[in-house]
Amino acid sequence: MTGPGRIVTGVLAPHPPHLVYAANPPQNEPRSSRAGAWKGLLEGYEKLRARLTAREFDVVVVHTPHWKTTVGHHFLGIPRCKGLSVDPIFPNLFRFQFDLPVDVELGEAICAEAAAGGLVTKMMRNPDFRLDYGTITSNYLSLGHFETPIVAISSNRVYFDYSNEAGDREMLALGAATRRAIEKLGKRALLLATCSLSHRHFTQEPADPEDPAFEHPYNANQTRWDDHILSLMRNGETRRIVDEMPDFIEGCVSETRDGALTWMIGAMGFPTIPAIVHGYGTVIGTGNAIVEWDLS
Ligand code: 2XP
Ligand code: FE2
Repeated sequence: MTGPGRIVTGVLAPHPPHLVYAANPPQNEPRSSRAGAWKGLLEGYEKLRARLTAREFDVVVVHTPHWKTTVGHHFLGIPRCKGLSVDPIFPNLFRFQFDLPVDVELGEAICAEAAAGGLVTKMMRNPDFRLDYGTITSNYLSLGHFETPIVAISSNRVYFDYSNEAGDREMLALGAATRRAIEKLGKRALLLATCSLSHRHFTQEPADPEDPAFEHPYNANQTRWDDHILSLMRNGETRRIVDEMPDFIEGCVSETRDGALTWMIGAMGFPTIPAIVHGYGTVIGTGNAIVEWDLS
């Protein structure tokens, strides 16, 4: 490793299992017909991967909505994660054999920094832990491999148990702790905030999940919120995104309510550079965008 530790890049990296299914990697058991309902998002991830390949990362730090912990923020604390991950909602699309290295040292450092900052934290030491599909999918789609060690952070229930405002405050503190630990340990980090934007979704699936005729936004209200947030990202207005976050969450049941986007904006220190939107599209009606903050 060379140079000082820092966050090299932050990415909003949504995790519809549909996109992994469509890519037909050998680790995933279900096979896709490649009918192409999610072309915009798949192409967006291709553009992202081409750019990330040119950069060096020691670690990928992911905050995921699908590892839910009732009390506190938990961190992967086992050196390797291996097993079968099945999406509980789309088991027809995602039954994935995962095997990837974990940066336990950095996980422990973020855990300690966050605790010192007043948050409740815990290291996860169960050797049989089943990694959630948000972590696997966002990592696979952003890099195309699992060679870079990861830190995975759970989403606790503060937004749901208290309020959106309390949730954002806590995620900003967790983000600041993440940054301090990365800098102290001298790691070059890729951050992944894995979540959809608007998240109202259809409750029925077509016989062919890749039928393009089925795929469209749930309603125009959802799309209006997404367009607005994307324009703030393009204009470097991350502080305003966090200011409006409670309304965004309520306005389109956004998956940002699990905290990933606020965490990443906090960790990056409210960047004012224009973010690059690599792709936007819907999956079962939800709005998903692939967005990069190139801090390199
Ligand atoms: O259900 C979710 O939370 C998912 N992220 C998967 C489905 C579609 C995408 O938003
Ligand atoms: Fe999700």
